[in-house]
Amino acid sequence: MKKYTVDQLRNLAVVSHGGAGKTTLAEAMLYLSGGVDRLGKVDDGTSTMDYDPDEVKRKSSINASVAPVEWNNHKINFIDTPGYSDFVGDVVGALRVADSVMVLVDAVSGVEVGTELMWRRIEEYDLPRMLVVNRMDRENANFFKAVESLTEFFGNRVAVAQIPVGEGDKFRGVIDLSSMKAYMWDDASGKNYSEVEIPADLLETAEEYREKLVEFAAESDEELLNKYFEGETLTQKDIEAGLEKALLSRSVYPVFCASGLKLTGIQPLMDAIVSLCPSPVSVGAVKGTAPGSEDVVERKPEETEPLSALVFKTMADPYVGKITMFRVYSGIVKSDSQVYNASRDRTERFGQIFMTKGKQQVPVSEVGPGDIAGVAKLAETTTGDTLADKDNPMILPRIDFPSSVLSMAVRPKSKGDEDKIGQGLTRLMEEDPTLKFDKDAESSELVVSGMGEVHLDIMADRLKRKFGVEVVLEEPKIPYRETIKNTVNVEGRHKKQTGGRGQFGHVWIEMSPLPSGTGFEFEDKVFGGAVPRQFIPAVEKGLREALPAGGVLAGFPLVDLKCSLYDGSSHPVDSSEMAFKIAAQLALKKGCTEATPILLEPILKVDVTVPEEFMGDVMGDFNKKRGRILGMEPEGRYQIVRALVPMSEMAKYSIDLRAMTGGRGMFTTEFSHYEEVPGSIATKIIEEANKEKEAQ
Ligand SMILES: Nc1nc2c(ncn2[C@@H]2O[C@H](COP(=O)(O)OP(=O)(O)OP(=O)(O)O)[C@@H](O)[C@H]2O)c(=O)[nH]1
Ligand SMILES: [Mg+2]
Repeated sequence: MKKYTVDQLRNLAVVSHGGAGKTTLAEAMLYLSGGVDRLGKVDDGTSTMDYDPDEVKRKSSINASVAPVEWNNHKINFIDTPGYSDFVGDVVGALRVADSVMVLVDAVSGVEVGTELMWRRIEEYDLPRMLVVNRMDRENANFFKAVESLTEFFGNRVAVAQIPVGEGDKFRGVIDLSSMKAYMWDDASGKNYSEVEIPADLLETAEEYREKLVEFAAESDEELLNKYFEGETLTQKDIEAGLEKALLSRSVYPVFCASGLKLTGIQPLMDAIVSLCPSPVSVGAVKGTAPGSEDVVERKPEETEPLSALVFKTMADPYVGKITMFRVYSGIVKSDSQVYNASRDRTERFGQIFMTKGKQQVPVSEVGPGDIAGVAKLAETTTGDTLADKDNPMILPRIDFPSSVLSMAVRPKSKGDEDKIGQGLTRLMEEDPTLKFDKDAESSELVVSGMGEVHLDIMADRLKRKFGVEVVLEEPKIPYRETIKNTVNVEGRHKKQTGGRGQFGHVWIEMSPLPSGTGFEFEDKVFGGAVPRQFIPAVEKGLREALPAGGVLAGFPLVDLKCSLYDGSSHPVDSSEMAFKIAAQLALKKGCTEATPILLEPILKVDVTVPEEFMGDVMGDFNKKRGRILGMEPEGRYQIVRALVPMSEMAKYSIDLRAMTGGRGMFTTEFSHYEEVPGSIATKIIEEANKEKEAQ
């Protein structure tokens, strides 16, 4: 691969609602720019970009992958991302390292749920953006209707930059409004196209939209604006220069049109990316911090600056090992060298560095500022880490991955595979920061959390394919607790006479409830040595050891209670630590029974963001789920509903919310506190828990 200067690079993340044709467009660009000899297709599994077996099987992208498109002496790093919302982690990684973003919408559907969700992520990164109405060849394709929906959702910065010649099966070309030329394709190869005059019937429309586009271009630059007001005609160069500025300042979102599948409109689209999207030079210096401090460090996108690079994606392969993808912001990384990971304060051995084209690895000797590359088999580096110059280290902001929305317990199909699951999941987590797993200390279940059902299903597929272990996914157990409601005084007496030396321990304990979240407290209130000093620690120990399974209702952990030891008696020979431990535990059990034991359940704090029209449904649903609405708050076109809801009601919320809002909602949860379970529900939970215990 040719070496490009920094200003010749374009890092473009491509996002859309699932299936709008991102991968097909990447294939078209690779093919038409000469990057591949054969056109890859998603539908027949020959895609260069969707090469992962899970992607081939689903005919849809799961991973972000980079296609280097070499065009007009520039290199576009086309970062193809998955559209399905369960794989949003890779979108976030791609947006983090991109300098601009291209949003695709389907020419029939216009803006869809996924487009809206992606847009919100793009806004978080505030990236310059261009829009493409794709799949223009489809029956009922309607460019201007799609533009209308783009304007409705994304406002009046949306400006038409091209208009199509024909729609549906008559889609033959595009009119470029800065050059006022039409480009027409007349053979299926997509390679040959001709520049012609604008067809007469489209001239008026073209002029009308050009006027608006020129205004956007002019407004970005004082000189242009003067020229424009003095009535001078802006040249194509003027307009492109103006639009480039307007794009960078986020004051315009130009709209293009294409058909990736029919290879129509692709070359002008690549031209537009090169001429309008910012290079790393236009984006300028990045900011980070010096390790271990808050001091801001800046790095310009230049080779002579100290190295700074961010790892945005890790792929784990059981055979090849780990592949680390990174974007360089400043300085140079060389193959076969030592590279410092500033986030971990570790030096890594870099072997051969390569650029990727789907699964194909193109070796390079070095990679410079602004470019994206990969390296295999790093020992400790993970996604989000900063690679830097050891003598001038800096740490770039990490990638803010969304928190998980669905948790499931994983169980092996065949007994004895527990260890394999743990190892497999650890590897899968390395490549997927939105996947978490934990062994629940209480239930000893392995609980995995992710971005949705499909995400976790694919995790299960991968465990099988990559690590040879078959698993079953189930709803995880809810970590209930037990406590008491009243204060009681109880006696615990342990006496045993078996031949030789006997056992004797005897205590009086006052048990009282503590405020929620306090845990356990022990107090020694013994006067006059009724319980000899040396046995008091044993009493406390006995109580503490009994707490984890100490509840009398269903054996859930006991919390929020205080035990005050205030009396008892001992035997000069038979008393022992063990005897007092047992006596204390007897008292605890008795006390729990007498002090009105209750069941506690975890309550989550839930924040749901939905378009306004779904607010009523979301709140009604929370009422059914025994939730308490804390408040509402508008956020742009959305409303945030905050509520407290029992965890047991939220197990499948990602699915419920998707059904309620057609996928247009997002939510986060966070543990809040424990609360008493209402009577009839508690009875049921206790019955089930006891049944399960008996079965074991
Ligand atoms: N008619 C038509 N179909 C297209 C076009 N582009 C893609 N498709 C089809 O639409 C489907 C999805 O295309 P992909 O390229 O996989 O779309 P994607 O945006 O990468 O999808 P995800 O990765 O799942 O988000 C496939 O069946 C493609 O053949 C197009 O320009 N016209
Ligand atoms: Mg795709």
